[in-house]
Amino acid sequence: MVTRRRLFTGIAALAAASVGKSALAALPEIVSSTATHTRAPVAPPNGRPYRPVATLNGWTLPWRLRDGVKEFHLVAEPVEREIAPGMKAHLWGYNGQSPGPTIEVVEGDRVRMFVTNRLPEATSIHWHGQRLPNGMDGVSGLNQPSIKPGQTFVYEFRAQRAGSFMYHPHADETTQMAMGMMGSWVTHPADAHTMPVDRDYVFLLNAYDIDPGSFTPRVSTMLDFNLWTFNSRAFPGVDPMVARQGERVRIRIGNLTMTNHPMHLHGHEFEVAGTGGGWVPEGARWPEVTTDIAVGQVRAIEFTAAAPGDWAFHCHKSHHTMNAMGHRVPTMLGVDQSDLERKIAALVPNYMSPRDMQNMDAPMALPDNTLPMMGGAGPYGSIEMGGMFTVVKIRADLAPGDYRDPGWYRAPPNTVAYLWHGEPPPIQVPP
Ligand SMILES: [Cu+2]
Repeated sequence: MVTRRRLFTGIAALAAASVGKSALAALPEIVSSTATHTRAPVAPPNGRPYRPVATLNGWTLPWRLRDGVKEFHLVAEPVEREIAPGMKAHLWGYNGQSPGPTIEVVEGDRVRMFVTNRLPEATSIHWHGQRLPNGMDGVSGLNQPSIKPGQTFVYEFRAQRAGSFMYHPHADETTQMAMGMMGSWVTHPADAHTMPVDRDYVFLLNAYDIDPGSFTPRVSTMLDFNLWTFNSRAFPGVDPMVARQGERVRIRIGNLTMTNHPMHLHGHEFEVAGTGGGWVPEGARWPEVTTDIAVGQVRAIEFTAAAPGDWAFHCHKSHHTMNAMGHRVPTMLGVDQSDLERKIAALVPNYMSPRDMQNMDAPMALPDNTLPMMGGAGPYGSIEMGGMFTVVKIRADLAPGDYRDPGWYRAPPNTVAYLWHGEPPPIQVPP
């Protein structure tokens, strides 16, 4: 990877030299990060004011303001992403990370995006959902020539509509999206008082197919992915989303996997306040606890953080809250295997039956670089979840603007489900 990075840096330098020093000097500096934690929202240092978002397990890309234009520099490049402690993936992303950093601008801003390609193949960026000149839409071959390795392209347009957007390549898409190339884009309303919320979270749904013990996703997988992630992190690697009791919370979720995800929040009802196409008029919203997000869609849900606690927030497809599971395991529920176990044990030395594994004191050792199918240590035992799962932590005593993990919820006495002791009553036949 180091060699490849050097090689393409070299090509980039050559390419830059060929277009002259003035162009090289004009490129905004490259800001890069490999950290995996959720960075607290950053107030804009210049330009018009807005209420910044918090990117789940990610960050917002700084810009350079030049003659009233916000200039960003995205670098498409190979990256290493920790999916969760115990597993790393070799992905492609932007500015050190997959997904790339979030872009935040204000409705009406003029934006100039410099996109440098440090990948071993051509790419482009499509600004998903934006109103823009046709030649800036980023479909390689259709709207522009593709960005060859080492080249830098410039996209310019005005952010015309407030809302939640995404960016991703429109060149060798199956490979480049399967490798993690995507990012979020938030255009804030021109009037910062429009639809105010106290916490505004954003993340993308993405998926990978990475064999246990390996690092690079299979890029020809169409549907049978084995890692379901929020911003390229799988539970228990996903940070909690925190809120103070009574605060208004928005969560913007974009789907760049190859299937739909019914996203479900516990203990609260929410409204879909926005889609990829803009804000939903108030009279057209209805209460929900689950909303399905199709491929290529964005949903911005809003709710009042009414009840303190640790509330699950997850995709409701149960196999999407699991990590790297075997797909061809037969169902053995209700099957008496004792005779079979004896016969196999006689043939296979050190054979362990599923029952033996369940009764083991310590969890079985995993192959290198993979995650338990389900896990996550909770205050009452294993949470038995993986993949597209996290926790919304609502606390009465959380300071406004504090995004740190407050730890596990301490339930007041007599408010936790409890074990019943005694003899079961006799079974009666209903009349
Ligand atoms: Cu799902």
